[in-house]
Amino acid sequence: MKFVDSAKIEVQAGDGGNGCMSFRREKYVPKGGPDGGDGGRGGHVYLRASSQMSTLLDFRYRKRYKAQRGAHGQGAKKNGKMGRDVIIPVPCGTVARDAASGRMLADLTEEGQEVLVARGGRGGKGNPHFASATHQAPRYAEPGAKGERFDLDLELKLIADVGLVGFPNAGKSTLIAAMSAAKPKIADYPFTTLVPNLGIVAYRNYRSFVMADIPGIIEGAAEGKGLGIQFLKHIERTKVLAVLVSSDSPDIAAEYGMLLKEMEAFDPRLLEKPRMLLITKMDIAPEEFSAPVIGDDREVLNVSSVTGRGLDTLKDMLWAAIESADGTFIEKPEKGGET
Ligand SMILES: Nc1nc2c(ncn2[C@@H]2O[C@H](COP(=O)(O)OP(=O)(O)OP(=O)(O)O)[C@@H](O)[C@H]2O)c(=O)[nH]1
Ligand SMILES: [Mg+2]
Repeated sequence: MKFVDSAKIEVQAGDGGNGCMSFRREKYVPKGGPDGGDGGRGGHVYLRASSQMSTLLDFRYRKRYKAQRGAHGQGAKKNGKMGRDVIIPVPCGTVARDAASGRMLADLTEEGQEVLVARGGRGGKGNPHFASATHQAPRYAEPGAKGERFDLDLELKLIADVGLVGFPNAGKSTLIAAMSAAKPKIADYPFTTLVPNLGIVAYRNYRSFVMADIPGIIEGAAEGKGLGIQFLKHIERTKVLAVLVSSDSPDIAAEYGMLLKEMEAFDPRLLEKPRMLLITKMDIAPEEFSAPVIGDDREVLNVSSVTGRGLDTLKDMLWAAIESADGTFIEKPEKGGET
């Protein structure tokens, strides 16, 4: 199944029912007072984060969501029923924007979180509301208000704890395959990974964390070279970054520096995250290999996905970094307002 990380849908809230214009009719009472009921409110449209969903694929097949309109008011003070709401399940990590203005309407991070994205129209008032001492028989009732309608751009950002960043062929997919049950495609040519992979890494005592393997980035990716850097959005919310450079790189420190530069071009806040440098493919490194001087105070760890060297230490270090970074860089969801 292809990973779909964006979709466009149309949401239409229900219109409010019209208020009713009516007068009481009773035997022997020639001139009854106004008794028109109010219209019901139109149904709202909500988005709800659901851990049952992991992609936006469903929205390829269904694009329009419409809530019910409110019923009209009737005579004898009968108010119209409210329209039924529509609740659209989306995967956790979905951000919804109004396509026309680009304004963010919802940022759904936690299971069960609900945000109102299109408000149902208010029901119109019946004619009794317009009566006054001087105007006892109003021949007017209010029409219902229109429900809101939006085209929504949905975007799914994977939520992982650890993001792997590196040049193509650095061994990102091999590492996630060695540490989790994920089975990404691995090959000795660049840009093997075209869509992000998530892997769940089991840690001691039934704990686990999520690691994201994304396509490789190269120098100039910010200007569109290679596959570009748009994939970095998938690691915007990770708590920790692991930068991978192969032990056979001609200049490990320079490659590390280039990767940081591309990340900074995407979003400087990426550099504020805790990160470490992993020197990969240590099984093919020459015997006299010595760790490079990288010019920052980050941890450097030598690993091999083939022999397993360093992977237990890596798990310990990542876990410790996740624990102490908890909550960093997670944008607060916007409130949907009262209903
Ligand atoms: N000897 C050795 N080879 C490795 C190791 N890790 C990865 N490789 C090899 O390096 C090549 C690239 O590995 P991938 O895991 O596909 O690299 P990647 O970083 O995911 O590459 P892209 O998806 O293209 O960005 C493959 O031929 C792997 O078999 C390692 O620890 N030791
Ligand atoms: Mg890969």
